[in-house]
Amino acid sequence: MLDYTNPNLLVDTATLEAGSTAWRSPSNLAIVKYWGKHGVQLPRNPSISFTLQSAFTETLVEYAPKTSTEEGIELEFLFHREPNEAFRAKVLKYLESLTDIFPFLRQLQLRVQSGNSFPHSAGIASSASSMSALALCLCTIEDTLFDTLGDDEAFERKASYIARLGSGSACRSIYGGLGLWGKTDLHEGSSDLYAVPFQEAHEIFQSYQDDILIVSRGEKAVSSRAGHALMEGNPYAPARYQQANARMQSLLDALRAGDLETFGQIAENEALTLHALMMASNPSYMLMQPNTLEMIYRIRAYRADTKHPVYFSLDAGPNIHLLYPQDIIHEVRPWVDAELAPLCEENAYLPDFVGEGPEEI
Ligand code: 2P0
Repeated sequence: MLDYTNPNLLVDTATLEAGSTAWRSPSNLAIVKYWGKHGVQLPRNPSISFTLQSAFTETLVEYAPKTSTEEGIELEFLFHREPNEAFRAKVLKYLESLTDIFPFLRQLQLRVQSGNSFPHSAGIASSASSMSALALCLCTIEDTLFDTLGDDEAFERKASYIARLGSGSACRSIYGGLGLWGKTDLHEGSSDLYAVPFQEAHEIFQSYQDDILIVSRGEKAVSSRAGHALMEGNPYAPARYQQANARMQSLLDALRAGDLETFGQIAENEALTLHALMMASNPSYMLMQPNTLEMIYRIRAYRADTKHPVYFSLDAGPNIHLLYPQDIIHEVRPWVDAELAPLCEENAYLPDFVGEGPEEI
C-alpha cells in the first residue's frame, strides 16, 4: 500500500531561505463519471476525463520560515487578490490533513494566492483545478526543499494522490489529454489512490473540442461533496457502479478506435445518469435548469439534421459541455453562436478543448 507519510520532511528554519512556486492547472470533464465514494476519498467506480485547457486555476504559494512559536499552520489566503476567509478555512483544513505527509508545513509561513479563469461554484469543477494546482505547488515545495521528487512520474503520482485528498476529481487534472482514476483491470497501473494518464486514445481525441456553455454562473444548491454522500442511501447506487465499470470498457475501446458515435452516446448517457442519480437521491435535488434541457433538445436536433458528431456532457451543475472534433469547428461555431449562446447567462460560453495539462508558471 502506497504510504506518503514521512516524518523526516522537516527543515532547518534557521537556514531556510524564503521561496515561492506557482502552477496553472486545468479543470477536467469526466466522460465516465465519478459519483459515490468511500473511505478517505476513494472512488466507488473508475472514471476517465478530458483535461481542459482554458478553464484553469493559477496558484502561487510563497513560503518563509515561521517566526511565531505557534503549533498550527500559518496561512494567509487571497482569492483574486482579495483575502477570502471561507476559502482560507477550507485550505487550512486541507493543509492540516496533510501534515503527516508534509510535516514541514507546520514550520512555514504560507501565503497562497489563487485565481480562476472561470466563475467558481458554477459546476466547472473549480475544485479540480484549484486542488490540483495547490497539490502541484506542495509537491514542488517538497522537491525544492528536499530534492525528493526529481523523477517526473513520481512527482505526478504524488501530486495526483495529494490532489485526490483535496477533491476526488482533481487527481485526474494532473495529466494532459485524458486522466483515468480508479482501479480497473482494463488499464494496467490504475489505482484508487491516484490517477494515471490514458495515452492510448485515437489522435482525434487528443485535441477534442469541449465548449462550456454557461447556463448559470450561480452557486450550486447542493455541493458535490453532499451529492457524493447521498449516493450512500441511493437504491440505484449498486447498479450504477456496475454500469460504470461496464461502460469503461466500451468507452476505452471507442477512445482507442476513434469511434465518435459510441463515445458520444456514452458521454450523454453518463451525464444524464449522473443527474438522474441526483434526482433519485433522498432528499431529491436537481441541478439542471430549463435552458439546460432546451440546449439538450437543440443539440440532439442539430445532430439528427446535420449528422455532425456533436454530443453533450454535464458536470455537477447546469452547464453544458459541448463535445465535438476540432475538424468541424467552423461549421459548429456559427450554430453555437446563433442557437446556444442566447440560452447562456449573458450569452457567455467558454470555448475549451482537450489540453496539455498543468504548467509551472
Ligand atoms: C467527476 N464530479 O467525475 C464527477 C462527475 C462532478 C460530476 O467528481 O467530494 O469535487 O471533492 O471528491 O471531485 C465533482 O466532485 O468531489 C465530481 P469531492 P468532486 O468529475
